[in-house]
Amino acid sequence: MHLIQISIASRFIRQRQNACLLKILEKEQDSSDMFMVDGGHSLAHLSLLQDDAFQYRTVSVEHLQDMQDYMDALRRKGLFSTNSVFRSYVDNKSFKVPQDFPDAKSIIVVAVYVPLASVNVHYQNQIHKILIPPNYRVQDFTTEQLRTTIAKKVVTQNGYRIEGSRNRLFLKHLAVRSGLAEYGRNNICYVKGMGSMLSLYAFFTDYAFKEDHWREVCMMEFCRSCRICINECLTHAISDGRFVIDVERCVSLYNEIVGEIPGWIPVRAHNALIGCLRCQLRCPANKEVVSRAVELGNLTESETSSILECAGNDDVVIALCEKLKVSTPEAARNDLPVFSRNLKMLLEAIQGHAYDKVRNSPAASQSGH
Ligand code: B12
Ligand code: SF4
Ligand code: SF4
Repeated sequence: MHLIQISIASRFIRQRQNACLLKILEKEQDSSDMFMVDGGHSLAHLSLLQDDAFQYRTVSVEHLQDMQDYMDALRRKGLFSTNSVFRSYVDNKSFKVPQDFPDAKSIIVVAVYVPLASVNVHYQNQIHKILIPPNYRVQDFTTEQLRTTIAKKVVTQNGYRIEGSRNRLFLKHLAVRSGLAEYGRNNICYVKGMGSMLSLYAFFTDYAFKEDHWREVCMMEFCRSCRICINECLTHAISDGRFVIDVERCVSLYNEIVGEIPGWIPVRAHNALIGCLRCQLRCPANKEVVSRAVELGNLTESETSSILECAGNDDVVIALCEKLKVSTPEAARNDLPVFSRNLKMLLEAIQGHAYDKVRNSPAASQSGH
């Protein structure tokens, strides 16, 4: 039961950005992920993504079997962890044409640039700059906008279906095989001009593109003489011995969902409000995008305290939704325990003592907490 709850919550948090956007879609088209280019829909009212915000490649569905074979081989070699949370993310994925779209001819894989963000957390008269990785933020575009952009700028012809992959594909593998991205040694994808600060999406279409992008799996040139991410990962998820990371040692597996963080993870390994950035921050291939990080503003003492105390009041909703953009108004109160637990661990990592000790200390009572 506990595990089911974890897996539901984790899937929810991981796909939060899509989930909230899909709600809008559900209202509009009864959750059917199908879309006809100009097929009865007026696209004029839907705005498009800027050209520099996204990059894409197209791949023929003929390569699906090759990709599936690659994944099957990794499984056979025992490189797919048996961890149940990890399995809840990957066991629903396979490279095949969707049953309800047998005429699909191509896959469009898209990388959308999402800048790294930080927030100034005011806590006990000090200000701490806390990082929020790209993937956990609610995007400022809708799935519909992304799909409209693809219809207008990629497919460009009327009358073709474009259907989201419904999170059923291994997106990094697809992005690398399509030539859109390259793997870093940290197993994260890098796209030119975006570093690793991006979100991946995929769509099936019955349009057959003239160009078919396809190549072998490859690693960035940067990585050949670099080991920085191996040294930066304090929990040793990345190693020289094997390329596929040891997901059971990855901090993100634990801190993006509800539940207790395993005691073997050192406090100093916590470095972001959610997820983990250690293998990306000092990566030479990210130098430029890290310098472009955006500041989301300040969390006031009162908002910080509401998050820490897990008080589901208006402060929390404003902080999580409007300031940090890590939740939606409907989800904020449910997401709160994850952010509350993580913020406590981060403050412990920064200040060197546990949050509960601070709260119960005489100094804390003087400061009104
Ligand atoms: C399961 C999952 C997780 C799990 C497991 C991570 C993992 N590496 O498998 C957990 C919760 C730990 C996790 C963490 C993170 N995730 Co995640 N995750 C996923 C998910 C659902 C599937 C990933 C997957 O395919 N795993 C299976 C493994 C086997 O595949 P792989 O990691 O691509 O590994 C390949 C290489 O090892 C390669 N390989 C094997 N041998 C060799 C040898 C050589 C030389 C080479 C070059 C390659 C190679 O084979 C594998 C297949 O190609 C995707 C969403 C999706 N639908 O795909 C998001 C996704 C991959 N996650 C994402 C992100 C951002 C993260 C985090 C950075 C979040 C964070 N900041 O904390 C971390 C990064 C951890 C890391 N170092 O990988 C993004 C990636 C964006 C990007 N720039 O690449 C995705 C695509 C979500 C999205 N829609 O954007 N994630
Ligand atoms: S830190 Fe170095 S080895 Fe790791 S992904 Fe970046 S360039 Fe590659
Ligand atoms: S996300 Fe963190 S824990 Fe996971 S591999 Fe990277 S540095 Fe290691």
